[in-house]
Amino acid sequence: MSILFFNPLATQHKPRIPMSILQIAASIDKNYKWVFVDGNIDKEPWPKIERYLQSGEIDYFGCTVMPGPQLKQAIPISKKIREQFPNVKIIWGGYFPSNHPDVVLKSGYVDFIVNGMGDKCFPLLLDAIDKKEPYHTINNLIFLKDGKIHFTAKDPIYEPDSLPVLPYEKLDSFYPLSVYLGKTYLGNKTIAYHSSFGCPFTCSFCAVVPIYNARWKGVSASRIVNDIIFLKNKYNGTAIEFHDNNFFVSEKRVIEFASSIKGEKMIWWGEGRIDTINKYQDETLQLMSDAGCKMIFFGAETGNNDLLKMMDKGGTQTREQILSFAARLRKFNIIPEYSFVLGFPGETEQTVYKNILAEIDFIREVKKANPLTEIIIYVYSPVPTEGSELYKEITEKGFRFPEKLEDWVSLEWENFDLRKNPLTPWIKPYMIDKIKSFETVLNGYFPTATDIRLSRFQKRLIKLIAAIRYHTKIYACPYEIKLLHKIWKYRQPEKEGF
Ligand code: B12
Ligand code: SF4
Repeated sequence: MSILFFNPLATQHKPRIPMSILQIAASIDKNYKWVFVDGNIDKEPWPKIERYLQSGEIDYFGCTVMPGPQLKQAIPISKKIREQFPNVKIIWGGYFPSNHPDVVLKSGYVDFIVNGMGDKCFPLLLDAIDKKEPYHTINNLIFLKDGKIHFTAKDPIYEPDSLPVLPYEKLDSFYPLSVYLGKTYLGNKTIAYHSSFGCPFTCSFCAVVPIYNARWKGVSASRIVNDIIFLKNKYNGTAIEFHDNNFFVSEKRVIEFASSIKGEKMIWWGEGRIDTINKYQDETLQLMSDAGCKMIFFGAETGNNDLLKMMDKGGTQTREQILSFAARLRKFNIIPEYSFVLGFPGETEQTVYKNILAEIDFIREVKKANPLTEIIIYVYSPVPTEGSELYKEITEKGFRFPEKLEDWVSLEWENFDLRKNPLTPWIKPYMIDKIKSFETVLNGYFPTATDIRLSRFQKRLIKLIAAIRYHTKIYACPYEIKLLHKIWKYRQPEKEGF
């Protein structure tokens, strides 16, 4: 029995080590043959997929799917496989199918969804199908039974160190691993690494919560360091992007990791929480900085303490802390990358707009506290699980997810996924205009340090042009900045990372 894994196109610019596929492939590597097609490298993946399927050796098509652009290949390719190779079982995994199982399974061309971690479920499912045994008792699975959606129980997060090592060398046999180690702001050959699962918090808007239920487990520092040294020695990696939802949950693990990696001269980046890292000792922050930590991504979300409560951010994050923490990190030479979410629902249209304007002013305050802070702006796009409280609340306010899987690939829903235009009824077009114009002026006046293609001259010129608007707060219709961004292909890290 063989599996064809597919990683649909997620980024036009820089393919990253496909961790989702690599990890799920590791789970069956000993017992099943597998091949891999990466839509991020093969710009036209279908002919290659078709050739594999025509060989008659493929029984399963396993596709990883995040919301947004990945759907643009995942949907038509799965549909074509169902039409042309009806015997091939189609299995989707990843955040999109786990959070939107109904619309995926009812499409008629996805047979199974692996719900959350697939490391145990996937091999058990293949064994069951293979041996024609029942699969209804396998945890972490979603499928249709008598036309109705059926969820099996969820496993707790697996002990990460007990999972098999990732088959990097096998991946290298499909695509040279070097193509995945791209040049970024961090270094010439940047390794993507995923060192923990879940997150202990329950932010009401976050897609991680329904999958991991406020649980978190991390790979041990020693295993991370061993893997990184392997990738450094064998493939010349020089920098690391940690793709964990929350890399910094355990200060102890961070200290162990930083102490061991310090001598390796790797530059690294990860995602964390302000209130968590604010509790770290100064010595830990200094150690992180000395060990190569250059920038950390934080969901700052909002400067409004009431909204922070409403988002159920948990922990102790406040407006004041967001400001003082940005200033604190400056002392350690670590750049805070703050993301803000604008456009939360409010009592009236005026409240929604007032909150947006207040947020814009707050972002300016953050820039004053630490001008090096990188700002990422998202428009609130709710991602509640079907059936949850938040889902009920926004549905009552008139919000609807698409009812057909194909509708997810329309431009409007792609923008929704990219958190650029949320289709939420409480946000009016003039509000989106305001947010986008401010964002353009802000990006003009403070060009992101992570765009390594813009020259110093280009950045300076854009800054000069944007300065008048930034200082006078006249943000409307910033066409001149947009034009320069377009000509010089300015890249926003919120869409594709950096
Ligand atoms: C790397 C990454 C990217 C990369 C591309 C990745 C790629 N495939 O090439 C980039 C930077 C381009 C990217 C972009 C986006 N991303 Co992204 N991304 C991630 C990130 C950080 C890591 C993914 C990963 O490698 N995980 C490690 C693996 C091991 O975990 P896993 O994917 O969960 O895999 C396990 C299971 O899910 C399952 N599984 C997964 N796939 C499959 C497939 C099969 C066949 C089976 C059986 C099982 C299975 O088994 C695996 C092992 O247990 C995740 C967050 C995260 N920590 O996972 C966000 C994340 C998936 N992205 C997210 C989003 C929203 C986006 C964007 C749409 C928007 C944005 N602004 O970020 C864009 C646009 C995407 C696009 N262009 O299509 C969200 C999804 C949220 C949601 N609503 O569902 C996440 C969860 C981040 C977050 N916390 O908000 N992303
Ligand atoms: S801290 Fe981040 S990953 Fe954790 S629940 Fe909140 S938004 Fe999600």
